[in-house]
Amino acid sequence: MGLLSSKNPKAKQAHILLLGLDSAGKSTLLYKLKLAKDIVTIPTIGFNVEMIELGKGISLTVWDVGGQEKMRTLWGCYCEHTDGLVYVVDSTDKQRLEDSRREFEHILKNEHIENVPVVLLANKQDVPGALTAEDITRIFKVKKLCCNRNWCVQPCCAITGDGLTEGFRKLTEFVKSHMKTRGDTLAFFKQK
Ligand SMILES: Nc1nc2c(ncn2[C@@H]2O[C@H](COP(=O)(O)OP(=O)(O)O)[C@@H](O)[C@H]2O)c(=O)[nH]1
Ligand SMILES: [Mg+2]
Repeated sequence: MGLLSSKNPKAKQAHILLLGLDSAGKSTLLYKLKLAKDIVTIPTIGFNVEMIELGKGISLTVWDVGGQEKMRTLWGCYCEHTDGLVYVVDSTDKQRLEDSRREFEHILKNEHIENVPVVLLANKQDVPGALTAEDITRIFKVKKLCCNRNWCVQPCCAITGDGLTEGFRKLTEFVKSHMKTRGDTLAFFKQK
């Protein structure tokens, strides 16, 4: 676990929830982004939390919550105060794709993350035969499920790092705009 301190003390803090079934590649990608290194992961018991700064003026505190069946029941408990959701899919695990889709649909119903932007990472693109980002978009019915929020599906490989920065940059843009809209709405109601 890294130190939770931002290089820029004026940076806005955003809470990001990193979810997906166990073995989707969540911890690998988090440490690839954070340390620009390959690490050997062990199954996450509980959660990891890391701070990442990609865009100016905002730092992301990323909560990587274990994806084993028992942990999935607790995902909802991490949703409060979340500003963005990253959902990681193992694009090669066709056997558990429906489980992953179901969990995705379920978490989107959580009231605390209504309208919160979503980036789906179609991970393990280095493996031949992996489903594409377009396949995942269609199979996960993302257009329909995410019609009330900003979203994108980003192909990536957590081992090489390909696509990770792009995915998190899009997330950062979405989160900034979401935080601004939410701030404006709160200010509007305070005035009344
Ligand atoms: N080939 C390939 N393997 C990956 C990729 N991302 C993660 N893995 C492997 O998948 C396994 C599970 O990764 P991990 O990050 O622990 O998954 P988590 O349970 O979602 O945190 C590990 O053996 C990783 O090395 C990827 O993009 N490509
Ligand atoms: Mg993990």
